[in-house]
Amino acid sequence: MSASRLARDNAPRRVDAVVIGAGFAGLYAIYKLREMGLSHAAFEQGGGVGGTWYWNRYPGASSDSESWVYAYSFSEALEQEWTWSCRFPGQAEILRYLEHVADRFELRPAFAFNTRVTAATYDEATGLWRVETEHGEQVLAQFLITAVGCLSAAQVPQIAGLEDFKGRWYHTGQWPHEGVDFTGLRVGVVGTGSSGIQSIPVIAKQAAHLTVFQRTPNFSVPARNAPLSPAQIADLKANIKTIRETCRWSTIGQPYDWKADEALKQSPAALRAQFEADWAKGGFEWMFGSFSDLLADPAANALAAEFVREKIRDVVQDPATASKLIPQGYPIGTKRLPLDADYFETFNRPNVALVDLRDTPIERVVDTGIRTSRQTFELDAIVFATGFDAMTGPLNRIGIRGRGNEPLAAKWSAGPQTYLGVCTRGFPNLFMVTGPGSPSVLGNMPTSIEQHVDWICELLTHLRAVGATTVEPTAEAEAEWGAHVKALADDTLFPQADSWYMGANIPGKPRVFLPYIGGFGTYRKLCAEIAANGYEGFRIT
Ligand code: NA7
Repeated sequence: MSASRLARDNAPRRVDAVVIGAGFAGLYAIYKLREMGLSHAAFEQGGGVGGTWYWNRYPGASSDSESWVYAYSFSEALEQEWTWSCRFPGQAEILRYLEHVADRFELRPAFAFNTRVTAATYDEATGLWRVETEHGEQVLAQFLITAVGCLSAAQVPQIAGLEDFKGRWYHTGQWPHEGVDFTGLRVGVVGTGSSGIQSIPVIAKQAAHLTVFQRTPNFSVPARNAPLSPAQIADLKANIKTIRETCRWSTIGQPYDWKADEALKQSPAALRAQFEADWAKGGFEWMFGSFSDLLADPAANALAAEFVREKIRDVVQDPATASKLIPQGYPIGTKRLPLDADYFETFNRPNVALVDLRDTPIERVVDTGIRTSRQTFELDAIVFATGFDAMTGPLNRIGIRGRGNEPLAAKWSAGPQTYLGVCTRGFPNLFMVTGPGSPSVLGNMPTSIEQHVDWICELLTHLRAVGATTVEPTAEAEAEWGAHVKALADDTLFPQADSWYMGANIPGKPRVFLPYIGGFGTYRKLCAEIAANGYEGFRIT
């Protein structure tokens, strides 16, 4: 149906469920709802499926989870017929995969694309959600399922003078679909999180000159991406069920887990041998499949941090540049650890310069570039790799209002309050896939998404079975969950870093650790127990 037709014909449509978002989560939600025979409407603000992989088309954008686990596991046929080209697939390949899934399971027709949801209001009299779109369509639904991603609200910093800039500027999370040719240009990249660390080596190879504006030096671990051989592919396909089952019960949704050993109990030689062996493998395993005390004990963490600092010093030829790149002042792994392909090596290139914003902060953007407290850098293009208003940002922006017309953003003004990261009191029948307070971003997203969608759909089935219409967490359950999420985080080193996990990257955002850090497997078990006990902590009416 065309947008203009929707606007004309705006009598509310009535469905069982509305889904917002057509990424990994939204596609699977539609698949499940259809399987359950629930009528649905679905909206996606982008022009196609893909979510994260629709928007993040910046050079070097890639998954940091291995391809064979960064995928759905709900269909054995899909697992067998789809073949990944390499260990860490790039954005284009993942988008192709999601497009394939959308076509193979005929999910596209469910979605209205290029359609932003502008409001979702719960009507207490009818018990229905009224969902409104930018085109004026209104839908009434019993259930509202948000599948809006955790890192989808792009954050462009408020830097004075940006409107004066005569060149072009970009945010990595809103990259032009036609691509950007930096050939012959003087480019500035602001930000050295995962997006900066993935894009900087690629942009450096194309641009005439690249200036990297770094606020906080980052640890990074080599990805060691490589094509998959036919033998590896055959082996992975033969064992995929076991691999995915291991992911489901692991700490971070990956096919490995912490080693039982503690770093502090190792001899220096044994410690180095293990670190080197894991470093040679590449990927997250170096940190998250390693010694069990790395993220809990500051002394153990310091050993890991020093190992990476040494690696940086070994690679970066200019000692002054190396010293600016060496992370200090926060534990390794407590800001989301990037994986890279020759990130530190890139600073040995003659066309790459590093600006340390702690020494010389950005004062403003001027028509010809970026002015710091020391000098003006002449630039033709600026790339903001400055991240996202994580987890709460995408939800707060929708315009969700619950009982008593209370805005979700108001309820969460001091930080998100949820039960299991899925539901929030005062917003009956609202289900957030990978919401704040869920494990989500602390590991492999598809593993998390499938668990959430399955669990939500089982709850919907339960409601139908018992003849109930409404589900909502109790005040006690929500408060307890919030306290539990905080207590678990406080037992780790995570709260020490100014990370997006803590909301610290967004000026004015409450400092709250957003995800649940108890582990995917533990969370899955807990959710199953809660369901088995008649959905403990929920009021079902
Ligand atoms: P991140 O990880 O939030 O990184 C953003 C980077 O931008 C980080 O280095 C920030 O420095 C920097 N930043 C943010 N605002 C500014 C301003 N105003 N001035 C200078 N520098 C700034 O976002 P990414 O997109 O890289 O990654 C997000 C997630 O996507 C990633 O973790 C994966 O899960 C996938 P800071 O460290 O805050 O000092």
